Amino acid sequence: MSKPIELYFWPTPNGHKISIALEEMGLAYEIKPVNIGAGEQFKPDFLKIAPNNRMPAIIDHDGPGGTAISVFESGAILQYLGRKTGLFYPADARARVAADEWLFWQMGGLGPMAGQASHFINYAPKIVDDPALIEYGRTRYVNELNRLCGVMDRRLSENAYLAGAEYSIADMAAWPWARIAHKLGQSFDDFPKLKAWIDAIAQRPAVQRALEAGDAIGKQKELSKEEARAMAKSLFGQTAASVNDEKSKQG
Ligand SMILES: N[C@@H](CCC(=O)N[C@@H](CS)C(=O)NCC(=O)O)C(=O)O
Repeated sequence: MSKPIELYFWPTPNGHKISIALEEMGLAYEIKPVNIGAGEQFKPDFLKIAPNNRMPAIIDHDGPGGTAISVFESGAILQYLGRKTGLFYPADARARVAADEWLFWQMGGLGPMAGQASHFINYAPKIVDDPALIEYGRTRYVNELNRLCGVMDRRLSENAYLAGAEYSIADMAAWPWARIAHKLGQSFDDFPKLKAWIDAIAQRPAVQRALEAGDAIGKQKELSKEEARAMAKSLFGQTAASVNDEKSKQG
């Protein structure tokens, strides 16, 4: 039997996309924590498989041709796992286009916009003392997330799932972000179909197992105000030099 898939993971929405997919597809996997608050995304061995210094990433020891393959970018990982198993990624050409459309919609829209809304709501206030400097960005991304929640709500008023009648990797990509929209300036009262879809997916045993596996990793000590500020500064002050500096420090 081949070794379990290695999942390079930290319990964030992007990480949860992949633990959900692995659980849903019944694939054996082993979580390799990448503590992004402690800078582990800069470790040379991690950068070899994830050159964008972001998790998630996977190593599948039973890749194409029976040899190992690594994959970074959650959308690419979801497509890879969908092709590997033939599950939750329809083979029919038209249905696959729909799954790809909503997967790319998530990757280019919902994820980045919700991520920026989270940045301006949760992290910028830890770094920037003057609220006036935060306001424009906060409003911009909260409004954009509001628009995207409206797009999902309309889609889900005509389809049970984002790609149509069947649950797919597109739902696995969008759900971890959508479920926290109420913490990012949105009210689920405005999006009843979206809320019903969030609740239905939350009931899936595989989704619950994935969240539990993530919780077990992420139980961290409470940070002091100063520690939280230092962590936010290191996470959000990155430039091209950040990776080069880390690489040269580590030889
Ligand atoms: N487009 C990437 C985004 C991944 C991403 O942003 N991961 C974040 C956590 S949610 C991360 O690893 N951050 C580390 C850092 O900012 O240095 C994907 O979907 O895989």
